[in-house]
Amino acid sequence: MAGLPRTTRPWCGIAAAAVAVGVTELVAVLFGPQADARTAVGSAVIDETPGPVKEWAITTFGMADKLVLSVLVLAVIAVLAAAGAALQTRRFPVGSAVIVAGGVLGCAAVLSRSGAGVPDTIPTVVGTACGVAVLQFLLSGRLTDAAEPAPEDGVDRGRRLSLVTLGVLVAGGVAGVAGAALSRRAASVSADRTAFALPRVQVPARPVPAAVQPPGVALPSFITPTADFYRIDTALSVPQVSREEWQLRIHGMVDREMTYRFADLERFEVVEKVVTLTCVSNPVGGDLISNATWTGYRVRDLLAEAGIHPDADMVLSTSRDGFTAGTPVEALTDARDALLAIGMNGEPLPTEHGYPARLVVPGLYGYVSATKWLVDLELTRFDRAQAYWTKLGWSERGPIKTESRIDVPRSGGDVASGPVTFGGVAWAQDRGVRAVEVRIDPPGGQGDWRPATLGAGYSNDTWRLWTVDWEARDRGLHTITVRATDNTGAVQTADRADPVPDGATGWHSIVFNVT
Ligand SMILES: Nc1nc2c(c(=O)[nH]1)N[C@H]1C(S)=C(S)[C@@H](COP(=O)(O)O)O[C@H]1N2
Ligand SMILES: [Mo]
Repeated sequence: MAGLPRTTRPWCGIAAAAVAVGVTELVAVLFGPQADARTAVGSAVIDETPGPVKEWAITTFGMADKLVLSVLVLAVIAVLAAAGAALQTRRFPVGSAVIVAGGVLGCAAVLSRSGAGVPDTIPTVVGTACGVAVLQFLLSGRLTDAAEPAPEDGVDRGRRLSLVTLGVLVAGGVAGVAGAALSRRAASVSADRTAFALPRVQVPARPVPAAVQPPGVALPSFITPTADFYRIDTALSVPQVSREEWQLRIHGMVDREMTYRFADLERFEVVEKVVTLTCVSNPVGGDLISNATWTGYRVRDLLAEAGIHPDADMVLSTSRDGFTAGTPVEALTDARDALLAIGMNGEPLPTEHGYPARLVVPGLYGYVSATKWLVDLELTRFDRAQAYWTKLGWSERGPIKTESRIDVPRSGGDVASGPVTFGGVAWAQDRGVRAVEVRIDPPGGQGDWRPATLGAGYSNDTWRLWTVDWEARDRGLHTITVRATDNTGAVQTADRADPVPDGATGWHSIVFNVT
């Protein structure tokens, strides 16, 4: 093995690791999603990542955060396997040890997931064994041994090893991709979702008047198309919960514990509401905010059957994948009509937005209210229970702050001189937006605040679009700043605050160039 080319050894390690992961993925198809070591490891990494790093990942990578994580995990595996193989000797099989260590970690991650048992580690054990066998074979020198007769065609032996290694690497990769795809297909609830027809709405939302959308400027659509709706969650693979399987347990400080099956929901009134969701991690000017029409049942009606104890002040909601949110009882029972939503923009909830049922609570950031793949509501108290993000240092209460954003012009964009219309959105869910003001500073100067024109207000639970007409004259860099006033008369604060612990504040300001 000492005779192997230096540059080939790391690749032998990477190829062996690819086989280990690939075989694990492929065998896991026979066991189900709980046996998928890749998802288990990724989820464990997410769970063990310190809160500030998670926050940084969300604000830096936004909705690509999970892709970045997967690439990172694969890169770490590749680097360790390469280093181990490079260091491997007959006496110290470092490369094999690295693969075995990875396998042990994989098994531990699988066992740490809810609903997984010891048999679910079998794919990882089999994959690890294959990885070690492949590594031992590639590094054994059998492919380069001088004792073996040289091939007639004269292909040199180092090259033969490289080709075999490449072949093994590709085979491992193909097995992994095929395994992941097959697993996904086997668990998918997309057929269940397609077969679901939303119940007839009994309390429809007020129709959305055309005047909510200011004409003549390319602003976000008042109702966000479902495909464009922001998505944030800690789920590395989207939980697949069928209607048949779904149950909602209500327990804790209640008179009667209740468990609703999906079909039991039919006895409640079907309500439709337009509600703008916002993520606490949305930076000033960010796009983690969207607006949709939700169909569902009043959470209040479901809770009433259980009977809430008067000293309960929090509902701890739990998702199928273990995420939790702590919501004030009041926000789930008052006139804002918090929903157990089953539909989004007239269709069953998309899987990634919580199929078959999630919470939608006007006025609160998603992290304290909008639990997707909801399976459990526990009536408790803020001084007794802590939810997912609160444990990581976020505030236990998360009312949405009054904020506004400039969508047109784009930061750094060019604006031709002459008349132009700028615009954006403003929000203060649960209070509503009363006014928006804009200031445009010319090069080297400061402009005056002037009122923006508001699109028609729909409700206090939804964002409001705004525009301002302007005459571009002086060439050069201008700064545009926006601030909103909510229906309590409070003006959006200029004080800059980070998203942690309870939502960003400050005025959104961008620079554009008049040409
Ligand atoms: N199960 C689960 N539900 C969750 C989360 C999560 O991580 N897991 N994230 C919450 C957060 S932080 C937000 S902002 C909203 C986002 O909902 P959306 O993805 O439908 O836009 O979902 C909430 N519900
Ligand atoms: Mo969020």
